[in-house]
Amino acid sequence: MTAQDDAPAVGQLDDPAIDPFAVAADAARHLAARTGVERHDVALVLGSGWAGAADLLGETVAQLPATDLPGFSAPAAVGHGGHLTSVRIEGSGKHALVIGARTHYYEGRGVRAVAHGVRVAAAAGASTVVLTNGCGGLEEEWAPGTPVLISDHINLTGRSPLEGATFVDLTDLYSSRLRDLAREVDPSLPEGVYVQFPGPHYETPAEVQMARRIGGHLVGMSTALEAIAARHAGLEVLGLSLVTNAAAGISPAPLSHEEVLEAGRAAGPRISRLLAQIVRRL
Ligand code: 8IG
Repeated sequence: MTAQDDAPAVGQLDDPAIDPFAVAADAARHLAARTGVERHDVALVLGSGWAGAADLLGETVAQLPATDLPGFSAPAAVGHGGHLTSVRIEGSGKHALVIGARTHYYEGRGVRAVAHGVRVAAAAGASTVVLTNGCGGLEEEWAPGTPVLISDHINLTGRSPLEGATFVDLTDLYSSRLRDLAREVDPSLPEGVYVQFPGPHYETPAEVQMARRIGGHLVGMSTALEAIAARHAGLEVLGLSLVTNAAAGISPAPLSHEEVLEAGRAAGPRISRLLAQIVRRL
């Protein structure tokens, strides 16, 4: 019997008759069985540029394709991995679940698919999630390759990952305690407000100016919906953005996905060390 035998078929997460939390609990049980790790204490969602961090965290206990577990679907974009990795964190001895399989809102699989990873993490026992991403920067002094702490977000998707009368407080969504802890590792870390657009296209220069005027410093296509779902699931959230490009119109050069990947590669070693140091303190 494989882990998938009693898994719901891919796509069913979107069925209104399905309880997404039951699917997440089911996935967490499969995860424990496949990794031999009863409980994961912290989860990391690794976005563009952050993939190398998993190797520095500690010893990899197990790795599996996310699609082996209920509710996960195949990744859509180049540079987005599709694996779940269980790591024993060097130093603390805690277990990290590294989620290299993010579903973006723009994939059109619905908000339940977007929220699934953090819900599985919560069901697996995690109390903390570190959400990372690659994004566009609105501050000229943030050169490509600059890591930035997310202090808050503005959700411009027009959607919530929550359903029904679920009134969740989002004050201090991006935990000030965890931001302080991150600044103990690197006091120079700037922080900013992340604006999630639906994508998949990048913004127009006018939309970037709007993001600035409403209080934004970073523009991206993930993280905000995940953070809401994570808070609802009881997780403490740390958000870390890697500015991989100046947002449209901030610099005269047009945006390219290749450049985004290259900035991620170049900054990889530094941000991986940063992330590993932070996670050891969680
Ligand atoms: I990497 O400039 C990356 N992701 N919306 N805008 C948006 N998402 C991004 C960007 C960007 N860069």
